[in-house]
Amino acid sequence: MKRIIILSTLALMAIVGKAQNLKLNELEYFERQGVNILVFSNSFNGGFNDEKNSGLEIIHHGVRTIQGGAVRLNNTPEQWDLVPTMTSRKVDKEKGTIEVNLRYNDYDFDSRLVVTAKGKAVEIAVWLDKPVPEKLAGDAGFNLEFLPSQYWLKTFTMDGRLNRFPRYATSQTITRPNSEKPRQFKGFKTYDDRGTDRFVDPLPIEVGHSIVMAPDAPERMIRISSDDAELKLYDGRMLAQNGWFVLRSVLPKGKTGKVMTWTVEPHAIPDWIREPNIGFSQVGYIPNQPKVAVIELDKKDQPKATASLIRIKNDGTSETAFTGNIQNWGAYFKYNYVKFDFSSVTQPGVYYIQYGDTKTNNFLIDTHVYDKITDATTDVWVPIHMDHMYVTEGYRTWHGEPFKEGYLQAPESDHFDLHRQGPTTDTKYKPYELIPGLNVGGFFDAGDFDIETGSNINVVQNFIRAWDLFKPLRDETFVSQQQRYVDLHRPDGVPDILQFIEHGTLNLVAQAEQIGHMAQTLSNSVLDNYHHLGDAASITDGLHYDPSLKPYEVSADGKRSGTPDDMWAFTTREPALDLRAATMFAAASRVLRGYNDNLAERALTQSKRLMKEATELINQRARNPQNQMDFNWLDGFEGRDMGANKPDKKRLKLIERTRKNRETLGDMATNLQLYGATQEKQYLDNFEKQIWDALELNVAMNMQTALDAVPYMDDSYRQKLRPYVEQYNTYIRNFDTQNPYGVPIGLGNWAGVNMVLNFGIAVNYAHLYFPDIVKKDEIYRVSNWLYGCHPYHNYSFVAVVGATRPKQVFYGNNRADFSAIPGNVAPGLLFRKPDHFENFDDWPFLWGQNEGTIAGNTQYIIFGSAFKNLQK
Ligand SMILES: [Ca+2]
Ligand SMILES: [Ca+2]
Ligand SMILES: [Ca+2]
Repeated sequence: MKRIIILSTLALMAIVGKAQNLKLNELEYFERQGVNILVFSNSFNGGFNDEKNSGLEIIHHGVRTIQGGAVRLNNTPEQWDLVPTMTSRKVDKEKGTIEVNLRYNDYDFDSRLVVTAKGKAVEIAVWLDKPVPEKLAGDAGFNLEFLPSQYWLKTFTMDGRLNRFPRYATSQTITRPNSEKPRQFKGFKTYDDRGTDRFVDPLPIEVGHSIVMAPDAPERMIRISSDDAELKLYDGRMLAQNGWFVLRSVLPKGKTGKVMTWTVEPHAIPDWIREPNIGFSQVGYIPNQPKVAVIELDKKDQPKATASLIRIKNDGTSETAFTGNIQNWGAYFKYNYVKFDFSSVTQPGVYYIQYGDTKTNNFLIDTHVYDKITDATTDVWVPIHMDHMYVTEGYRTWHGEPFKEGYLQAPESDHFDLHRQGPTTDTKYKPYELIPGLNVGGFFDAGDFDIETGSNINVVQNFIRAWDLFKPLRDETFVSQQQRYVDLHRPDGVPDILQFIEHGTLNLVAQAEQIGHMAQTLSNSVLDNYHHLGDAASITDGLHYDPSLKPYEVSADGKRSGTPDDMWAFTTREPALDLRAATMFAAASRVLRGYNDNLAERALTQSKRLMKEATELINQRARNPQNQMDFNWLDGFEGRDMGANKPDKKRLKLIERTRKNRETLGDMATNLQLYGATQEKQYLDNFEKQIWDALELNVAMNMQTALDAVPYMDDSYRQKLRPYVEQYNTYIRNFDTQNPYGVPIGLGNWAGVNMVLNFGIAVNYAHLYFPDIVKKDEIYRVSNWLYGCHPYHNYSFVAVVGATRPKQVFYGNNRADFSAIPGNVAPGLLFRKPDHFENFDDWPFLWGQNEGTIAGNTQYIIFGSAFKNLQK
């Protein structure tokens, strides 16, 4: 973290002084106040190809509105169109240039981008050592993409001709033979050509040599011109709802050297300073909790001396309730941070914060502000994600019953969405054979509709945990497994959480029984329906796939079709996953006993069988030195160590002992669950033989498991745990020096809400069991973060009941409507290298910042329930 602070200081030094012209700064991007031009600070990632996060990017007055600058092979690239690999990146500070080499392996095609600061503009040049390959001639071009939600309805001129960016995609297209389509990701196709053998290609909206975009909006205005290439403006939404506006120039045929030059000048508002972002809890505060707003400031902004809390009275007038000093926190990445502590205000009421000219929206201080924080998630989000059911709410049907034709055994496949089927099926089924009985229960993974087994295991475990800890009897949902029907806001006499546990278990038990072990996933077979947006019931045709029929043909009895849309079960056996399932089944059988005895029995049978088989398999594989993959879990001990980087001898010994113990005793969390389910003491002994070594290796990672055991243990266990909880308390408080928000902040391409929630849950329990060590004040770290006290903006990350200003758009399955499914929790702040956090609230399509997952949202239910409980 020290390194980051030093870099930020250097960045600060770089911008002090003349900020008129673009300068290549210490963080290796071009900068003037209001304009950051990044050249492959973030490169395309092979796993999901074009995530609209890479290439040449422009952060314009604080918003990343332009990205995707690269040599591309399509007019409007989709997510699974090929992306170039960056093979080298050179930064020349003296010349003020950044040069990157880009390569398409599939076409043996190399190009070079050279970006040079020229006054207030950059020159972008494309260089070729060899001409564009014949196959790509006319298709390869330089593209730059513009965020639709920031440009639509704004004006533009091309060579002086007036125009306006369309709100919705309504430009024109042609079709071309598939033989002319550049290859897509792993040879998959994003489109269903309905047997025409042709693909759709958008036509440009405008063509010319000089474009001025958004002269009517100074924050977005940009001027781009080229003397040697034609600029063509396209609307990427013609092919895909997540497409951006694309400006491109096709590379000339048969030429080498500098083949194309653009001049790009983003307008900078003179003396622009970013508006302060005042982070606070949009849900509000209870009277006696700490209340600290974190204010994010432009580096050029001068912190004010004070801020005020204003109370809005019942007659509509306002009064100042408190004025307090601003405390400096310091620099964190690109901004400075100050804090405003108004904890002393405890009188219930409606308030807002006034800092200089900036005033926030209002929020409540009251004893009941947290009462409803989980209701939208449990009553709305979760039931809508129930697979294999018809789900309705009032007048609205969320989806019909999906996947009526069931699931086929996946053939060997190197698939999309990180799925894979190995060379053998590890089952009694042949590739493409129907595996009976899998179309029951389970939850949609996230913004897509597959059943990720690992996540569904987490879901059932999360619900069980919520049930064990809080026994929520809330009944707002009608669930009929027999009718395959779910109705929101209609009580049916059964606590919803039991029905959710049952629903998850039904699918997972079916997997164990029918397949013999856990599938990795039940997912789409074809890419052209994987990106489905709309009613889940229409993803497949509901008819069994029959390859003897022609595509789109239906059999005379109406039960089979020639359309290969049936979902696949990916069945490569992973003993580690089976072990996790065994843990979950043990707990599920205990909870379901008395409610659904038959399912409880089936779950227990599978738990014991999988535990035994998986432990044997893991041991077999461990004895084979070639095959260490099942020991990935040990990486955690070494990689996420709080202490020394390289494990010393004592530590290596500890790791070895942990590994051996796990081999002979089984996973410690599984043992704990099995004890809960069976009350057989051997499981508790197995747990206790392992927990202390685990804590010794990594307190942060294993504290939750250690705390989960507290209810089963006597006082001596608590005493022995105390010093580790003290260490954990130090770990919690350390975050105050690492960032201004006091929570773990992830810097990966998934914004990391799971990590924050895990942290929040562990802190809650550490406080519950050890209130003298972990103080109550610590539990508000995560609620503050979730509900609005975070970088970039101050909206609540939870589409939640009670927040004044929740986020408006999420990457749910209704994202094409720029909407959200209530109760969703966004991953949060996406970090873009080298120094930018973002969370779009007008553009839902970036999954890394706006998707909600079934595992994460059920984890939120635990966090929220535990947190509410502590208020009582
Ligand atoms: Ca998925
Ligand atoms: Ca119910
Ligand atoms: Ca079908």
